[in-house]
Amino acid sequence: MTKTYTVGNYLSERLGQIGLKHHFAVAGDFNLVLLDQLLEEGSTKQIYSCNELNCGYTAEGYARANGAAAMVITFNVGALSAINAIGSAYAESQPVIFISGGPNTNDQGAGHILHHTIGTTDYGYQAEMVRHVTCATEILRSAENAPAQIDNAIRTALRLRKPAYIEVPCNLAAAPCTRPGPVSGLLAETTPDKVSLDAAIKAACTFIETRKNVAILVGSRVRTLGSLEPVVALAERIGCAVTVMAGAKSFFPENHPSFRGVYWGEVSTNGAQDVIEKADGVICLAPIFNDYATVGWQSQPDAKNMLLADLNEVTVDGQSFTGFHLGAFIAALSEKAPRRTASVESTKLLPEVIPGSAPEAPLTNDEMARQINGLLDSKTTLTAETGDSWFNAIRMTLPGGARVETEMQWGSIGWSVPASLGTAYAEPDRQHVLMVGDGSFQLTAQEVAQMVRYEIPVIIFLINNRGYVIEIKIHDGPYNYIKNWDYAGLIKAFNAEDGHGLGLHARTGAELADAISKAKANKKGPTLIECSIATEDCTDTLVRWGKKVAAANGRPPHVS
Ligand code: TPU
Ligand code: MG
Repeated sequence: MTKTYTVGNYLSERLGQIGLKHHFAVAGDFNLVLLDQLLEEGSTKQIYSCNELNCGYTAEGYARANGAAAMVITFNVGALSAINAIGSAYAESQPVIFISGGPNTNDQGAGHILHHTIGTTDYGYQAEMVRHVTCATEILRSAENAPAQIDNAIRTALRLRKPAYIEVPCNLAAAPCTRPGPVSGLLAETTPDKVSLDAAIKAACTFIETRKNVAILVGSRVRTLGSLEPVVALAERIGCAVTVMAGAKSFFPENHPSFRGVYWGEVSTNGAQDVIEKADGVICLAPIFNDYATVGWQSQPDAKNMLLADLNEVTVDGQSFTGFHLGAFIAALSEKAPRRTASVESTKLLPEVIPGSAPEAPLTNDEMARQINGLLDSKTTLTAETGDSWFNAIRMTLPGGARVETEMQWGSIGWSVPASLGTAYAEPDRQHVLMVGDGSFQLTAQEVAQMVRYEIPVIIFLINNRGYVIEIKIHDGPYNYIKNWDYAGLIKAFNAEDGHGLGLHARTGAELADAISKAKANKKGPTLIECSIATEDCTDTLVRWGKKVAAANGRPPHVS
């Protein structure tokens, strides 16, 4: 007798069809049968996380590297922990399929009080909470409707590059279901509206033609294009200078002759501030101009000089155009745009040099950043956590092909440990390097145990500066100082009887160099290098930026 095909099998097959090789999970009694169905169908490998927050961040990191991701957790106690990570996926535009086990359909509306819930009997509230951080929210109600609902959630997530929610009642996971048809209906982009796209291209060409000094500013949502090639093609067509925003570090090859650094107002690198602020035409590709990116609302290209190409809307010279995606706009503009090379010809890429110190001297922030920069090659993904790690990553010089992942819109400390694990699952052939501060690490430290369990060789630079230095620079107080841990010593605990993680200390440049060579050789697990530096020792860009952000936070309320 052939086995019944189930709702869980359908979901599983769809996840495989959209290109996932893994899904991330934490077990709970509302999702156990679903987990069985996913294992049985087997299109994607089931990977476990220590908790649901970490599970969400792992999925978010995986989506960055793979284009999409899926996670499966249990009702309420699991899902509510995961919402922070789903907020991250929304803010950072990552299509994470957020799958929660749900109550038995017979308990919905029956007045039954269920465990793991807040003790009321209307079980729609989880989906209501999640609705704000997802682009589609589906509670499966019957096996008959399940395929359409699953497909709607996945299709919407992929099109909008946002997370989507699927709640699978525990008694539907193994219910008989039809099989999926071709996946093309879920993957196909909407056809661009030609009239609107043509008009946008005409307006964009006029914008470029009528400006003397044109530059491109690449924003972080360009990541959703999945490739740097379209932006490179556009830059080469126009022949102008290209700068990237801080959240878009690495989204334009730094060894390209048009590259002019990271534009971040007064804390820009390589002379990028001049390039952008002297331009009379800035083509902004999917930027996010938030308070951090604008250095406390100080630095942003002048609106009259801006062509704003967002994911689903282009605004230029007072007119806005919709009905096509950024990818279609860039592709079309790359065929029509006029040449404007002044910004390349009149500027140079100013080198960023990170000074080193003597090998036996106490380790400094500069020496640490210099050595980490030296470790990066064309197959490295560097994940940099909120904190001074942002500023250290931003000032590094990247070889072509190296990638940097930051979470500058959501900025939730603790994100980077599970997220770097996610990127490592997705791209095992790359070198995965993580920079994380001591304060951030304390939120999600236990996920290093999964790197040990699954033998994932992430090289972790744990910057032990005894506190929340980024917060110290924004606004100091006793709340910015934390309990010290033996971070390198944690690895022994995580290894337990069978792990291959390595925990090392670096208190001098020589110790760091030695630790890095040991880390490169350790392919059977993570290597955590605890870098001890003084609390006062940080990048000067963090200090300058912190002052401006503090001033923006401290603006008095308007009196009307
Ligand atoms: O290098 P450093 O010392 O700046 O980094 P570390 O040690 O990781 O400290 C980060 C400090 C920090 C906090 C406490 N950065 N942002 N915050 C505020 C914050 C609190 N809770 C969450 C979930 N996210 C935050 N960003
Ligand atoms: Mg710190």
